[in-house]
Order: sequence, then structure tokens, then C-alpha cells
Amino acid sequence: MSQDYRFSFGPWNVHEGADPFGPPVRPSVSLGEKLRLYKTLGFDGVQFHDDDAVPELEELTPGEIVKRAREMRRLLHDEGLVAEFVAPRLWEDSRGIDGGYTANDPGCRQWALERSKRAIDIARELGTELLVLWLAREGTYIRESKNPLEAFRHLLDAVNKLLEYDPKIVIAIEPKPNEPMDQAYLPTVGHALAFASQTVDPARVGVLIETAHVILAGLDPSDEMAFALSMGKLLSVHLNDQNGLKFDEDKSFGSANLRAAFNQVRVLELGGYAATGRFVGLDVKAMRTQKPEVAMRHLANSREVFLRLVEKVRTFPRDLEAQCIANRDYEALEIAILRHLMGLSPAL
Ligand code: XUL
Ligand code: MN
Repeated sequence: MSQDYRFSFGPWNVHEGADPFGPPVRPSVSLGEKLRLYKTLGFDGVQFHDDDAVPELEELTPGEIVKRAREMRRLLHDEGLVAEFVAPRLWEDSRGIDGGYTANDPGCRQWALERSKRAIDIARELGTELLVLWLAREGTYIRESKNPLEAFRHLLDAVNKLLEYDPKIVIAIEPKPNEPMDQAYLPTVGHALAFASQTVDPARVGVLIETAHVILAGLDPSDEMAFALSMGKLLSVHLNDQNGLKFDEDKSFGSANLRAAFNQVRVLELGGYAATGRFVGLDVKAMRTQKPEVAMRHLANSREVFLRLVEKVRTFPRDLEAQCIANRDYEALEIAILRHLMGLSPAL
């Protein structure tokens, strides 16, 4: 079973524990040390921001960036790891304050495009064709600050230019409805896929779906995943959990709503996700209270929950399910699922 799925996470998932209200509480872990953790935690894929792979890339020429990325690939190879994707980090630089692709300042928009091209260069050198766009600041704090029709045109223009820059690159949009912005321009999977259909090459644009982001949009993560899977558009996932409508919590997978986690796994199983060879990505944060030596267990725990839920999906009795559905007795189906999740016999 664990051989069916490949798992990935990003180096930002092992972190110092700072939050908006308090400083770091754990020492920094170097990228080299983080990479050594992957295999021991059961992970084979690394998700990169562009500057995770090539630190301080704004100080480097395109040629130097390519050279550093090549060195990173060797490091990955030595650890038996592969890069899953690269994501341009447009939201930390001062030129991204008003958004990148949708900034009002044309100079900032140009910067965002060039930075994204460098991210594609890095992806190419790391041996992956997947570019993830979490459109962090592409939205507004107040609606009147941008002409949204122009903003959508700028967004489409930027994505088209990236598709044209590298004919092999595949773009996964990671929708999120809010945070850091009051309102994001592509808040849901539906928005992202409608947008994808308008690009110069819709076949190369899909989505990365994060559990917490979908919950923040008031939607059901398993339905969003099924929607994308039904169109062959689910390029990656960021499994985690979220306890209601508050800040983006990135809790361990299944920790807030085990049944919703079961349903996400069920949909990935129904949609044949494992056979696509795509990674099961975890985007989970350790609690700030964790001591340094156990501040990576949330990753192994999330993977364990995923694999145990695969087992739960596969062992739920199909005849009982069919019988409940034929009788339209969904109360019976529900209690059977709950018993199964509680480790009891579903038929009792
Ligand atoms: C933000 C988020 C990011 C992206 C990668 O909420 O989920 O971590 O997944 O930049
Ligand atoms: Mn994410």
C-alpha cells in the first residue's frame, strides 16, 4: 500500500515556529539537514519555492541561478530524492507588495514575470516540469484598489507568457480564497479551472488542491478533488487539516476531521491518483509548542494517517455499501462508515 503512493513536502514544513504574535521558538534547520530527514520520515519528493532551491536568487544572474540549481539537483540525487515542483515566491519581495502579476505598477508585474521565468529555469534543472502558482497576493485588501477586469487580463497574460517561455512546463494553480489578502482573484478550484481553459494551452494548466484552503472557501475538499480528477486536472495535493473558518492552520492531516480526511483518500482512490504517479503532498505545520527534536513528527504522522485511511477505504465492505445504496438507507451507510472508522465491524 505505501508502495502505491509517493509522498512529498516542502522544506518550509520544518520550521522555527514563529507566528504573527511571537518569534521563533526552535533553531533553524539547514536545508541539508532537512533533506536528510525526508527518507527517514517516508518521503521521496521535495517541493521547492524557487529560493528554497536557490537561496538569494535575486542577487544572482540567470546563468548563476541555473548553476546553483544544478548543484541542488546533485544534492537531491545523493539523498535519493526528486523534486516534485518549484513555486515562485512572489509574496515576500517588496516588489510583490501589491501582488505580482496583478500589481498596479507595470515594473512590479515585469519583475513577477521574470522571477517566475527563473523559477521555470530552476524546475528544468531540478528535473521537474511542474510549476506551482500559489497566487498569494493576487487579489485585493480593498476592491477599489484595482480594476479587477484588468487584473484578470494581467493574470492571464502572465500565465500565457510562462506557458510560452517553456513548452514543457505544466502549471498547477493552488487556489486559496483569502490570507494574506482579504479576497483572492482565483479563490476556488472552479475559478482556477475556468481560468485554465482560457490560457493558450489549457492542457498544461491544472490545480494543486490544499485541504485547508478549500475549507476556508466553505467547500468540501473531497468534492473539489473529485471535480479536478474528473477532468484530469489534479496535478498535486496539499493534504492537511483546518478547524473551521479562521487563519490557515495547516494542521496535520485528519487531525480536525478524520471523516473528511477519509473522504479525500476515498476520492483519490476512486480517481486512480496513485497510478498517475503524482505525489501526495503534505503542507502541514508543527505546533509551536513542539520541541526541536520532535518538530517533524507531524509529517510522519500525516503520512501514517493517510496510509491507514487508504486501508480503511480498501477494507470497507463493498457489498454492505451496495446494499445500503440500493435500499437508499444512508443512515445505515453512515453508521457503518463511523463504526469502520472507530475500528469496529461496520456490519456489527
Ligand atoms: C499558503 C500555502 C503555501 C503554498 C506553497 O497557504 O499553502 O505553502 O502551498 O507556497
Ligand atoms: Mn499549500
